[in-house]
Amino acid sequence: MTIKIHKNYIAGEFISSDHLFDNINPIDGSLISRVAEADQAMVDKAVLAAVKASSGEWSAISLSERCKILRKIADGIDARFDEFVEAEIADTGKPYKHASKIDIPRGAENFRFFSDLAKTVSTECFEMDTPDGNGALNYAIRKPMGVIAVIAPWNLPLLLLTWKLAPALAMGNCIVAKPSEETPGTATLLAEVIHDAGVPSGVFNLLHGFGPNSTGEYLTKHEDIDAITFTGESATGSEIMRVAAKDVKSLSFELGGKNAAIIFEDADFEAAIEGTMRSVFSNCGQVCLCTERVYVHESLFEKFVLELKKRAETLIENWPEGQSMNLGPLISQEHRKKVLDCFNRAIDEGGKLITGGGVPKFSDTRKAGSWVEPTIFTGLGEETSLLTDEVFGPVCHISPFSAENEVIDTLNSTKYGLAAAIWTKDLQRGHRVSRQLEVGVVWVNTWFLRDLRTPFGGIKLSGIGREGGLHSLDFYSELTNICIKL
Ligand code: NAD
Ligand code: 6OD
Repeated sequence: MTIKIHKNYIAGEFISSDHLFDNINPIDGSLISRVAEADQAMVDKAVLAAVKASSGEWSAISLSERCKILRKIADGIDARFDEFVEAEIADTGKPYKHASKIDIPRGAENFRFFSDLAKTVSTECFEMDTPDGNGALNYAIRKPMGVIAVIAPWNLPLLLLTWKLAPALAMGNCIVAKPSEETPGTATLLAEVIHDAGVPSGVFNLLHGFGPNSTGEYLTKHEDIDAITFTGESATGSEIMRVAAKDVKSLSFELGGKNAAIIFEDADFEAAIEGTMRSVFSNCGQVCLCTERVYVHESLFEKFVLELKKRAETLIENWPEGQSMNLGPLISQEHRKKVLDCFNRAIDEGGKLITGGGVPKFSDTRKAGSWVEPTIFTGLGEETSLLTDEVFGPVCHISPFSAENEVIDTLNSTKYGLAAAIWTKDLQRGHRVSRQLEVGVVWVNTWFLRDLRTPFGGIKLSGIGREGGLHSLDFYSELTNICIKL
């Protein structure tokens, strides 16, 4: 059987490289494909192609033409929907339902949404008085920033790549993008779709490779990159920020989280359980918004822990193609080791293991995959590592609380600030508590319900800036004010 090679896409051509690395299926450890790592020379070539294209046709063609092309890209994803789903599942092992209902449709929707938004967005205009009485008129225009490096993670590969690409392209920028080394599949398919949609050569370039001492580092260090938009770990963000400081590049960062859910005594119990199951275990806990800290009012604590345990134990770690699987593997053996170390540390620190904590037993080739059991702990103090550090796996710790102000303080006492979920039937409380939480996104009686127009991002170690709707268009364009004396 011939093994597929994922190539780089530079200046309109698909190019391999001297160094190929393996792309491993986390379901069973099998080899899916080989990936062409882009070296320094290829990074230079891609950036040069983008620089040339940015002074050429892309920013010069009309906005409505650009938006038509974005919609063509969305249609191109739809036309190859099954291939995209298959590639996303192969790279991540996630359930068919997740890839076909969330990852791929959102990947296409990001292009349609930003195409529509870019066509309707206005800029500011201010009339001002002047001493001669004639006044002046100020108006702002949006210009492209130039060449943008887009660096994406592996957890929602197509969704998070296109979430950045679509607004950046809509605003007339040229792109050099790097998907995660773990998930090259849908990014390569996207390059084919972009090519076929008629995007001029050099406007979009795709490079495969790793981070440090590899493609990611060469790209973020490149002096002809004007802005970096990055989603990934907080520590990586910090390193990219250090490297980007020299040229004072613009940065947009979506980073890690240690998100909490609060279940108040007046919550709809079934809705809170169902929502917490989703927020803890979706995508095997590998969504930046996933809940890892659950605070339950003391009057419900025992009942909640028992019910969550019961439901967690019914999760099905099957092969992804069927409808039955609802919990996939972790992305890699390396990540599994990190997650299992977190479980073991929690036990060493005195945590009470309610369920899981280990590796599921399989009698087929899944034995070689990166699986862990859905896991719940109780009994740990706020200073322990399971309560302070992001795990990014299918695990939560449940703590009881008695008073609203106490749980708000506890929830805020973390170095992260991405998302929170509150479960209560009292909407006054919903409003009151939400505004006191030090996070970028609060959900009340739901989780991961997304309106793409809303600001999305985190505070503290969880990120810099906001994406979504106008916030994305603002980041991906340079506003220039023009002041005309009348
Ligand atoms: P990661 O930081 O390891 O890697 C992300 C990307 O950065 C990859 O493409 C990687 O190759 C690249 N990279 C790594 N080091 C680099 C360097 N020094 N220079 C340039 N590029 C480099 O993150 P991950 O493991 O892929 O993703 C999981 C993390 O992402 C979790 O912490 C999760 O919370 C976070 N995340 C955050 C959001 C959000 O919206 N806030 C969304 C998804 C994931
Ligand atoms: O829904 C989105 O737009 C988004 N950026 C989700 C991020 C999820 C993190 O894993």
